[in-house]
Amino acid sequence: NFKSNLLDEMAIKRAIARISHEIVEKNKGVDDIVLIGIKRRGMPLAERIAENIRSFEDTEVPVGSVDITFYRDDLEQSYEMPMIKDAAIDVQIKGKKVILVDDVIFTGRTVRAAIDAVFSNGRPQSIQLAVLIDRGHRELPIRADYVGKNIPTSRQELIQVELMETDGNEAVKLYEL
Ligand code: 3GP
Ligand code: 5GP
Ligand code: MG
Repeated sequence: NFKSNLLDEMAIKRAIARISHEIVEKNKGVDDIVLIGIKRRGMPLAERIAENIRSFEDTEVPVGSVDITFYRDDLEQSYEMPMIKDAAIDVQIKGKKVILVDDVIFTGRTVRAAIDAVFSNGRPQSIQLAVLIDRGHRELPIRADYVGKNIPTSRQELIQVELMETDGNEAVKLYEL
């Protein structure tokens, strides 16, 4: 059931622009930065950040992706554990400042799996995290370095992120299950 609109097209654009600037500021430039989008919707977000950095720093930042899927343990039917679906990351990781990019962070389990995938591709200098929405309810000691918008939610709520590349529309909406 639809509850409210959280971000419209312009608000999404501004949030991603701000995150892009924060990444450059915090890292004092973009040397050794690699963006890794967590599929599916983290990927277009990573590409947009790279596009912004290209336009204001005139530098090309490599963009890769990682595919994390949910795995339902046969013994524990109620519980879903994120797993690495494809550990191959198509960009160089060794010695890089890796920035993981996702649409929503919730329990932090997906990001934990993504960190594993990064390390299986080489030892990075550091790993940072950028998300469009932080909806709270972390179950691991993981936080985002760059946040588009913090949306305190209940567990019964669902945040729907629609991006042009994946959904043909730009919006972030709140639903009640
Ligand atoms: P996305 O990364 O392309 O957005 O987590 C796998 C997919 O399931 C995500 O795809 C996400 O959009 C969608 N999803 C929507 N609501 C939820 C939710 O409440 N929990 C989880 N784990 N995934 C959700
Ligand atoms: P976590 O592993 O942190 O619990 O969940 C993060 C992953 O699940 C993200 O990749 C995100 O796409 C998805 N996810 C979790 N909650 C939501 C939600 O409310 N809305 C959307 N769109 N995705 C969610
Ligand atoms: Mg996601």
